[in-house]
Amino acid sequence: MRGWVSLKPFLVILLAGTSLGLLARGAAARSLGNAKYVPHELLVKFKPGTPPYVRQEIHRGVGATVLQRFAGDERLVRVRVPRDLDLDSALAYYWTLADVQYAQKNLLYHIVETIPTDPGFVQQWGWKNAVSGGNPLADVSATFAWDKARGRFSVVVASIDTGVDYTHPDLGLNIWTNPGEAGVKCANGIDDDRDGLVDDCRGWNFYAYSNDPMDDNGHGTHTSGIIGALTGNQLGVAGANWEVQIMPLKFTDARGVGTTAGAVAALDYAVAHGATISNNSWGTTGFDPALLDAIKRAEAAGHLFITAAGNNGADNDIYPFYPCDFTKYDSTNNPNPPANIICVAAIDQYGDLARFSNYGLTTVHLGAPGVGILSTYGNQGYASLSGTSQATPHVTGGAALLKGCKPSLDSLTIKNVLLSNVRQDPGLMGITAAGGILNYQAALDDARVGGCEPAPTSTFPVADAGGPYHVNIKRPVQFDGTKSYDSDGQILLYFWDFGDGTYGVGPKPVHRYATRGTHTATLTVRDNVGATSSQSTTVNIRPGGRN
Ligand SMILES: [Ca+2]
Ligand SMILES: [Ca+2]
Ligand SMILES: [Ca+2]
Ligand SMILES: [Ca+2]
Repeated sequence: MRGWVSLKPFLVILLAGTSLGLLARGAAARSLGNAKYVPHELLVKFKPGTPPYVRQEIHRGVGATVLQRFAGDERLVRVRVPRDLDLDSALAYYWTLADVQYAQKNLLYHIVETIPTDPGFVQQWGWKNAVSGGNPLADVSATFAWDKARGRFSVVVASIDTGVDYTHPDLGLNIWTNPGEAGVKCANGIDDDRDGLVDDCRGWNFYAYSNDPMDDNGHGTHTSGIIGALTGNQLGVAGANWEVQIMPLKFTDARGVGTTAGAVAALDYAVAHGATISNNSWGTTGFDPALLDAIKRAEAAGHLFITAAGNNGADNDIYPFYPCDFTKYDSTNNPNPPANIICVAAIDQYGDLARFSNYGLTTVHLGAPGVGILSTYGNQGYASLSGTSQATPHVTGGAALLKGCKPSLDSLTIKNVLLSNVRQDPGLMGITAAGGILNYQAALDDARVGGCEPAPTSTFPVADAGGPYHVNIKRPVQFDGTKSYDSDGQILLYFWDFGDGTYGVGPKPVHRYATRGTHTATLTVRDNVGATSSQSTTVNIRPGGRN
């Protein structure tokens, strides 16, 4: 504190500078917000012509030492002030001196990062690995990617799986709708779009051969949530794409067992109905020519087929696992391997290949998070699961994110961008083709992407939930949302929150309440470009008795 005394030679200057200094100090304090800064450091800029000995004396006056000078500005210096001196007091000191143009704290800057509001996000290490002891290099850098791209409604991703819980409140509004079978056409018993399937309004069930692809296992809802759970909605989990259309194509039974026939029909359906990407978290050890042909048809249509390496802990180069191994040349069975496959291994939160994960230098392309992955699950729930099944939709989600950023990107470019932008990982080198871990941020920054295109705009639809409804508890409520409309397009999706913890879809759902009293039901409608709006209505459930 000796320094304060040595200021005497500058007393006149100090007085002259006081009023200006206080004014400016106030302004500086206001503009700082909650910015973080380097402790015990200031940047000081002197006025032109301040001689070196005066500068020296001023620094000495507060016990500061010069740490850095700047080639671009000889009047600016970075100084360290004594640890026992409050940084704001030191700042005030400099501001009071007429020879000082300004003084400021050495601020800390952060790369812009998007942290979603979903409560489960903190456990989702695949997006951002903040798990204690985890390796931050093992995540896909989703929070940095989301600053640039969050998906696009026009991107359709087929989920060829156990089905999808399309009534899930954290997924329902990102479920694909077949425009030719939407609204009342969904339940009229007519094949309105003449694709050979009656009322296929939200995909198809190729196992039961019905129009209901509801998930009776949970697996397909889990993989779909990784690709496109509703994000930033303060509910449940985050998905790679905040906005996307997931096409539910169920081809397995409730145990998760499907057939060649189901897989082929599902993939053909996906391609025919505009899905440019599919997630295929399944496989077997047998070579399957019919499925290979279907994948090649998909390739010819520009479709990207993303699949799992398998969970046997084996080398796929030696022990084939299909469809992953369709990437491998075989002069007899596969002389022209399709180029539209990406095969995915699983890594854990430490960045290591998961114990169970298959690998293969010539057959498996890259690693992605696949251990302890939290996502949506069946019965409108959530679950944490492990497997290459979970790693695969991280890549599928990344492909959709790129497609949503730049819709003109073709499948092979998307594949090449994803593979050439992996985070190189010694543990994956030599056992995967790309030798690293999926990285959304780097992929989006690739010159071949070249920045994202703006989203289309449209007039918001208008939701009309009908009601108020008054129903005897013994009877179901027949909701009616058909008065909803969209002035510049078409309403494709009706999603109902019945207000009792259950949900439904369609323009006129029927719901039975278990408890008496007044409930608030909310209808959300989504138009043909993904714009949504909601309206609530009351449902009064009267006590029982005669109808
Ligand atoms: Ca149809
Ligand atoms: Ca129909
Ligand atoms: Ca969510
Ligand atoms: Ca509209």
